Amino acid sequence: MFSLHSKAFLEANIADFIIPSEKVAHVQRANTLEHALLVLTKSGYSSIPVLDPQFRLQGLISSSMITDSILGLEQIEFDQLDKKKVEEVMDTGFPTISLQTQFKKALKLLIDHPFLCVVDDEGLFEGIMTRRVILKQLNQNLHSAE
Ligand code: 2BA
Repeated sequence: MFSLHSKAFLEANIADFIIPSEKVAHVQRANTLEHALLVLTKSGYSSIPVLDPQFRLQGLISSSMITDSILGLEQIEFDQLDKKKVEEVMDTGFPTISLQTQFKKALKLLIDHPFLCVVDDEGLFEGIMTRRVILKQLNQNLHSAE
């Protein structure tokens, strides 16, 4: 067991741990499911943010949400991919954080969510905080404490 009592770690600034918006794969809410599936497949990520044209965060979309939405009674209805829009399928019930969120709170949310979207007061998308970045930092802290 190890202890996580490093004040510097628990009170760290969210800004130091975010992947900035320009490096985050995303889709627009009006995109077709076909486009979203292409972006998900090409980026290799299982879930990515959905934005509006003003770069405000709208939701999250994953490959499984897309597959689920085109499942017919007996077969997968592939022709629905270019008919349905991302906004009809995306998840909107997920927590977000801001640059002012306490690091401790973000750490707790990352237990249940592989990444957290960071937004400003007006809902503008600023980037994501991922489990990988936090685990990497934690790993560094453990080694420097040794
Ligand atoms: P997943 O796509 O399920 O990825 C789980 C983990 O697999 C990632 O953890 C990362 O360590 C690795 N991984 C997957 N695809 C990768 C790729 N194309 N390049 C490098 N590593 C890859 P985290 O880095 O902690 O990311 C957690 C979740 O955050 C990802 O879950 C994905 O949904 C999202 N994510 C991370 N970086 C992203 C980005 N640049 N754009 C969009 N979404 C991102």
